[in-house]
Amino acid sequence: MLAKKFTIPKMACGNCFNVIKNALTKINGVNGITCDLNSRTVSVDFDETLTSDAAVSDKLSKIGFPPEING
Ligand SMILES: [Cu+2]
Repeated sequence: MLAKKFTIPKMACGNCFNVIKNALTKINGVNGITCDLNSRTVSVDFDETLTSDAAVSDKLSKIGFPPEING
């Protein structure tokens, strides 16, 4: 299991996070998503044998919240 943090500059409130969470939970292999609105970061736990940070990034971009990966 991997945990990656994504900085999402456009994530401004809880509604943004709900949209993000709903989209990411549909990715097979994503197990947990937490957010820190103050730093505009989302931490995603996923099984790296089923998905990848690239797939998460792609999904975020598609729903209008392009991320910056910071490790
Ligand atoms: Cu919002």
